[in-house]
Amino acid sequence: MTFDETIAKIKNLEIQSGTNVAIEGLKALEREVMQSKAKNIDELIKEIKDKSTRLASIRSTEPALRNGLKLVDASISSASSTRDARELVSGTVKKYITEIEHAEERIWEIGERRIMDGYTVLTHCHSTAVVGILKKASENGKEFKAICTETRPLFQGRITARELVEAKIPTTMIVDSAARKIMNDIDLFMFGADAVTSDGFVVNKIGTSLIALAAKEARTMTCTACETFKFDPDTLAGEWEPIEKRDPSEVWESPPKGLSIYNPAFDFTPPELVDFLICEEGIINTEEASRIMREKWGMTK
Ligand code: RUB
Repeated sequence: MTFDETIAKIKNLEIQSGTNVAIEGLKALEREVMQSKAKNIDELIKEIKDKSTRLASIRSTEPALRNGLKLVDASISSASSTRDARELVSGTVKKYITEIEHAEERIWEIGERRIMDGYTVLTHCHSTAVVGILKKASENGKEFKAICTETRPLFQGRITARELVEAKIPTTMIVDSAARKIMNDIDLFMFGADAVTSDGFVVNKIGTSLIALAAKEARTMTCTACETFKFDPDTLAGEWEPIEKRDPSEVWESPPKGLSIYNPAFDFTPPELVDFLICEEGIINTEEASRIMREKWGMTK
């Protein structure tokens, strides 16, 4: 796959979810650097920076990718030749991806302990962390049911539903707006995250906060699952987490003339609506993200 093909697939969501976007984006950068025809170190570094800027801008709400790109940028500062730079980029990308993969496996192990026999678990959108937890729980013999929302406008809930059905987990799909209607039957609302801010807000697929609100009202337990690579150090430095605005045509292909359509991809769920966060370091409160963020990343701005 060429760099431009990866960019296109991330843009049109053939590659979707924070973790997949980070992994595939960084692999594309590494391939590009390894095949680069740059004649000297300055040329190569400029290429890496330009490509990184392009990658970071495709989906603005993805700190797992941005954090990886920052590590790549820091690694090449000590490069004195093109060969050096290539090795540093490749080593950094491989290490980061391996760490993400280990973190995910740990999250699946920790998270599955929170799935009890007889539970009905509601999820929204498609998260590799959530699907991994549910599959692990099922492999470990837990008997539970899953409910997935469709996740309008792009129906990522269908990806989740397909993966859960393939894993032989009894699964039901609902339209997004049915979440409140069924909330009294839900034991746990579990969702992934694209970003966690320094003040403990969880950024995930549009609609998550509305479902979390319905869960709070029904006293249904709510949690998120994500790697600490999604904690955004820019928010520690005062930046607002950017929210990606998607094309209006995703909502309505041929709307009547004069109608404006607003199509944000994500929303913020406040810490008071999230009972716990499952990350590779264990079960924490979302507000503890700030401490881990500081230890892991420092302030990067
Ligand atoms: C995906 C989404 C997922 C998070 C977490 O949105 O909101 O819940 O990215 O996923 P989109 P993961 O389809 O717009 O990318 O746990 O796989 O990182």
